[in-house]
This record gives sequence, structure tokens and C-alpha cells, in this order.
Amino acid sequence: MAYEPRKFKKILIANRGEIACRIIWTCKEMGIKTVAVHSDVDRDSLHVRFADEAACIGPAPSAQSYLNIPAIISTAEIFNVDAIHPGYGFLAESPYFAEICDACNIKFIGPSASLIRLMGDKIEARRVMHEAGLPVVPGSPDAVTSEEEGLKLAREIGYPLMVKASAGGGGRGMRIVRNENELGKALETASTEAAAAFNNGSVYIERYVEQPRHIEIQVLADEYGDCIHLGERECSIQRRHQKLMEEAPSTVLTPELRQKMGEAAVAACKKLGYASAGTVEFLLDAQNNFYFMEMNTRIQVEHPVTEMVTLADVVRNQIRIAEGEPLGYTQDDVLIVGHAIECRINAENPETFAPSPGTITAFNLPGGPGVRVDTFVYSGYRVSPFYDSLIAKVIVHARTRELAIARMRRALDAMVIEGIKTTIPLHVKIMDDPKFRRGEIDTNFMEYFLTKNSRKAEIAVGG
Ligand code: MV4
Repeated sequence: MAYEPRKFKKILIANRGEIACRIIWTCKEMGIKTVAVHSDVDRDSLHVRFADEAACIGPAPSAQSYLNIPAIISTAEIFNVDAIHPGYGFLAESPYFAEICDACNIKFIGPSASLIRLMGDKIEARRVMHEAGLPVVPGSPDAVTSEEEGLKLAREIGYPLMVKASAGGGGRGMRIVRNENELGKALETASTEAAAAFNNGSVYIERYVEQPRHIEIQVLADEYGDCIHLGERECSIQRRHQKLMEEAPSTVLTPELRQKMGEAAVAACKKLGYASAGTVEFLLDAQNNFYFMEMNTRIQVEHPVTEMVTLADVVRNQIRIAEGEPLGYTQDDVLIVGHAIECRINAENPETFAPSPGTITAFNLPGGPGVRVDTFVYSGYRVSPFYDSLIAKVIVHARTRELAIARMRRALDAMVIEGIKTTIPLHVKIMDDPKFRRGEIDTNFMEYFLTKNSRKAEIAVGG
């Protein structure tokens, strides 16, 4: 088979699990050789088997393997790779790692180290994105360093408000403040928590948006200033800041609002000189006002729903952009067709969400029309307690949301994972929930859903 001429002949994947497999699949389609790295306990993972070459980089704990920069860089040098794909998590948003790759003449598949660093600082990201034209929630322009300063700002911003850590994200170091009596304590505890978690106690305040939706725009930008968007993903179904399920498109975005949010995200990325795939996260309030929240500078877990409705390959685009290729198509070439839903299958107890590592004793994957499964496990695989509990993603695509829900329901019914507990039963129940089916979802959906179901369980046992 003839492949197009490629700048990258060989890529190292500095990751594990389903995303490492996902990246290898696209590399194979592009005629690019792959090098897997793995820890001791991941020797039998599928990413190791799928890759052309593999190297063990350390023992099970991530700090000694998947976060071990010297081991990864030496592997890249020994195997003579042109580029490193970091996936998500681990080193994907480490500006330090991106800088080391640059210094070693290995292309880091992602944006520049300086933009990764900028987006990691939430106060700076907020300022820069606001200057680049994105709406932000009313808030403090800088870090708030005293209760007095906070109270003064809060009089203009209004209550309720939120104290957020500048180095945060993922919900850590966040506090809701309902009135001025609560502000001092919230500033102090959020700052202490952030200092312990991120080595950076800077906090800022924002007006609190009640019951928002989490809507994010996928962008692709090349090194020549061209940028397009691939529409939105609705990610409001989360528990403790862990997404459980995502879909595209969102039930509440009109074509006009999609265009407005997409064009705003694209304009901001162009102003910043962003070059790679990226995601601009927004809060959408009940009146459909949108506000910039954060920007993710990596491939995301939920990227397949975008791939299903646009037929774009986000990983392929990331690689081509890193090779210095121009985007090669325009916004008018992007069409959104049908509806896609992704369920994250975690090795967890579906009631308590406690991790459930162990050996998979029976295994069947769903198939049929419009079903995609991204996974790295198989029958007999031992799920390690050392890593993230995500073991598979089931993604469906159909003409309408209603048909996509029916398709997901039957795909989940056909999926068998025995020997460990998984979140499959939880997803089945969400698919059957009337509010979910009506598209009535916001970031509080899981609280509603879990209390409803625990009450049902109490009634069932006569409580
Ligand atoms: C907010 C917010 C309401 N108002 N900011 C959560 C994680 C971090 N990235 C920002 N987060 C939020 N910021 C203002 N001004 C509500 C959240 C939030 C949230 C956002 C998206 C998805 C789920 C969430 C769950 C709780 C809180």
C-alpha cells in the first residue's frame, strides 16, 4: 500500500491504556512506525502488542514510569523517533516535558511549551482569553491576597461567587461563597488546599454560575495561523469533576450559537498563535450565555464523539500539524452529521465508585452499525490498581439523539466484562432516565440521578 510522504517516520507514545492504542491505530493508517513505553505491570497491555517496538521504562508507580522523563527521553533517543505523542494525563500538559523534547530535537505533538504553561495558569488564561475576545464570568483580574481585597471586589461582582485556585482545574481548591461572611474562610481554605496540591496558593474569585452546562469546542490550528472548529461536546454528566458520559452535538446549541461559540474559540486561538488540536471549555448558563472556563492543550478522552459526527480524525490532525503540514481544509468543509454518545466504562463499583481492579474472566465487546469501542483490555487481562480506572469507551453514532440512546442501550446490553465491577450498569440506568432522555442535563445531573436511585433502593428494601 502506498502512503503519502511523511515527515515523521517513527513516533513514541508516552502513555498507556486506550489512548495509547488509539494513537497507534492512526499511526498505522498513516504509515508511521510506533514505539510503546510501558511499566513492569503493563507488559501484557495491548498498546505494547500493537506498537512496532516497545521498551519497559520502570516499575508500576507512574512517578517512576509514565512520568519518568529521563527514561522516556532516552528511549526516544535509542529508538531514534522523530516525535513524541503524550496522549492525555501524565506528561501531556507538562510545559517542562515539552521544553525537554524541544531541546532534544524531538517534536512534541502538541502546542508550544509557552502556551501549555500559559493555559495551566488559570488567572493568566482567563486574562489572555478575555483580551482575545472570549466572554468571561465577572471576577477578579488578579490573584486575591486578602479578605479585605476580596470583600471589596465581591461588592462589585455580587454573590454567590466562587473562589478558584489559579493552578487548579479539576475542581480542587474550589469554594462556593454565598455571602460576605463566608468569603474570608473560603479564601483561606482554598489557598491552603491549592498550596498543598499544586505548590501554588494563588486564588481568584468569579461570580458563581448556577446549574451551568459544560460545553467545550474542539479546535484544530496549524502552524501558519489557520484555525477551524469541529463543533461542541456536551460534558455536563460528571461526578466529582470526573466526566462519565459525553455527547455531540449538545441538545441546547442552535446552529447560530454553535457558530458564535466556535468562531469566538477560533478567533482566540488565532490571536494566541495556537498550533495543534485543543479544546476551549465553556460554562453555558440557563439563559444560554457562554463564558470561557479553561483551555485544554491536549487530546481529550471524549474526542471520539467529535470524530463520529464530523468524520475528522483528531489524532491524525494533531500529527499532521506537528509535521508542519497546513490544515488543508476550511470551516465550510466541516459538517456535523447525526448524534454521538460516549460512555466511559470504568473498573469501578457502579454504586460506590470504589476502584475494582482484578482479572477479567469473561469479555465481549458490542458491535454492529454505528458502534465504536476504544479499549486496551481483553479476556484474561489483569486490571492494575496503579492507574486510572478507565478501561473502555463505548461510542455510538446514529441519525438522531433518540436513535443514539437506543443504540447505546443495546450496545451496553451486549457488552460483557466479568471478574471485576464496571460502570456499565450505571450507564444503562442513565440511558433509561427520563430527564436524560429529554436532554435536561446540567452539571448537577449526577447529584439528582444518584439521590433518585438511592431513594429507589431504600424503598425497594422497605426503607
Ligand atoms: C465554575 C462553576 C460555576 N461558576 N465557575 C469546575 C471545574 C473547574 N474547571 C471549573 N468548575 C466550575 N467553575 C463559575 N464561575 C461551576 C463549575 C463546576 C463544574 C463545571 C463544569 C463541569 C462540572 C462542574 C461541576 C461543579 C462545578
